[in-house]
Amino acid sequence: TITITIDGKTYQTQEGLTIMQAADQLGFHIPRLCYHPKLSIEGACRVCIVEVEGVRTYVASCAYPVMDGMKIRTNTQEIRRARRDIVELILDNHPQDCHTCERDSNCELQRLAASMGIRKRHFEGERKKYEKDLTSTSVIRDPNKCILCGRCVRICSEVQKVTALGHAHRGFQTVVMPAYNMPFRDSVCTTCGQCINVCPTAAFVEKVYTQDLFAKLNDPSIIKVAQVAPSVRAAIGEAFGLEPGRAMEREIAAALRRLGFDYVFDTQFSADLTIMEEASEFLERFQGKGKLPMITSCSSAWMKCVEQFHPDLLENVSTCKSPMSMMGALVRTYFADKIKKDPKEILSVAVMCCTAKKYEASRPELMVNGLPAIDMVVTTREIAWMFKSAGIDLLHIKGEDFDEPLGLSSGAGAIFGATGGVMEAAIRTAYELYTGETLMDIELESLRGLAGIKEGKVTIDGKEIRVAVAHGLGNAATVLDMVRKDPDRFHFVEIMGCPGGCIGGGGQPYAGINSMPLDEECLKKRAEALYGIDRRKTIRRSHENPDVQRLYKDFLGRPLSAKSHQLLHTHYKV
Ligand code: HC0
Repeated sequence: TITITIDGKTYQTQEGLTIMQAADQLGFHIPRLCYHPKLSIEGACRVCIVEVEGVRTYVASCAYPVMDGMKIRTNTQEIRRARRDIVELILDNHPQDCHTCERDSNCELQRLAASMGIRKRHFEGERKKYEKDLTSTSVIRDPNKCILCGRCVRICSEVQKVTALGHAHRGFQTVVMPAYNMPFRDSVCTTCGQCINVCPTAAFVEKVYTQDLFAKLNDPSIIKVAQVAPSVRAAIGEAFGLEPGRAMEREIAAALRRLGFDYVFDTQFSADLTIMEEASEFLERFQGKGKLPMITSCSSAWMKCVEQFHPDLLENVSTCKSPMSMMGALVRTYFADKIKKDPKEILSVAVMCCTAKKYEASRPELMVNGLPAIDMVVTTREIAWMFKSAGIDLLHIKGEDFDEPLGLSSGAGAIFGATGGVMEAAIRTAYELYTGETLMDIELESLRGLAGIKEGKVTIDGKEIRVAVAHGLGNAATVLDMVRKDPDRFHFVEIMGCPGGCIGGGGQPYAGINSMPLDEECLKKRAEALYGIDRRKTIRRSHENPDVQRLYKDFLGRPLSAKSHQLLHTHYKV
């Protein structure tokens, strides 16, 4: 330990910390903007400046290390004024449209200005005049709102290892853009939306479909069908002011009906179906028919990532469509038949925690009989706005069940939303399909939690199956390198594109006042909400879902049948 003085008082702290880290631990909150605990230090905004005795200039506390005997002042009149000047200068160049901005009331710049007591704009600074990039299916890039904190650039390169964004030009002309300023659509962006999650302002936002959806919901000539992703229920409460971790599945089902949907189905049902197909595919490969390790295919950003960066491993990727697209395929066929409607007369909407699902929905190879499996994807944030706009109080609405025949799910379907959940669900079913016996110890702790890469082993009928789980595309790249180096190391690999899995998706509610985006405690609580749903279910294995069994009996035949292949499996672009 070392001794430092902050604002006249002496404290013990550890060597190796930055001033900001030491101050955080001691209960001093130094204002900050470009800093993010998951990312490298940028030191770009200078909002976190402090005074260190003996150092001629103010230092950025996010980057400056503590030293024994250091005397730090965080809160003098001069420092407060200097920080305020910095924020005022950012505001001088910033659009003045807070009241119509998507980030109004949860913008970090706005919060900072308010906490510093900035109540007036002194200067009309020069404004940036860029076209918004609207080309992506999922993410809108608006450089006019950018304050050059670089968080988007860092998350894209450091956490996702995609590097779709970089700084270009100098001085006032500096702008964050894809390579060659190409349209976002044509860049390597995987549409994961993590830039949206970490942006402190609205320089990145999702492509919003709320008004289109409201219009469609008013059309009496169509049947409106919604499906809800597992992680939406684990996070939507946050958009209504609840602490993270409250599961709200029955409330969402009721709210969607009140919004105007005729049928509300559960993506967890088709997650169970995915497990039937994926576990069967795995066992086929395990018995010599196909490449190992098999890699999961349900995360949309991951699918774009593997196609563009890792085509050498495409044969390892499961041919299963994602649960969202499987559900869409069933809505257009099995369900349309059941209600005796032309599939064209059905509006198929997916409520997802994910911006990349908007991209997935646009993929032509996922169309079903010439129609898109999904007409529209809205994120957790979008559906929360719609509920609020329609006066639907999620906190007080009486919960309702999802609709038959695509609404019943097992606990295995629920845990899909947390990293490791797909693998855990697959093992629960693969074990029984292979041995004919029920796996009793179904909570696979080694696959849970936020370690970047998790490894585990299960023994099925005396044979060891080695599995790995990675979340975030950077960790995915590391696991793939392990596979390239030693193709026999794993038999089965789960990859989810976002940190934490879908619970950390790019469409989830913005961070609350007291937390940072992608805060680990928040992700853990969202995951725990899903594990809680699993524990409360009487059916916890996908193959025990009676409606999935009925679907096979009445319609698909069996897993990997010709019909299953036609509707539930896909191929990839090289
Ligand atoms: Fe996910 Fe999914 S788990 S990708 O994040 O597999 O969005 O929650 O809906 O499709 O089920 C998202 C979440 C899904 C799908 C499922 C998978």
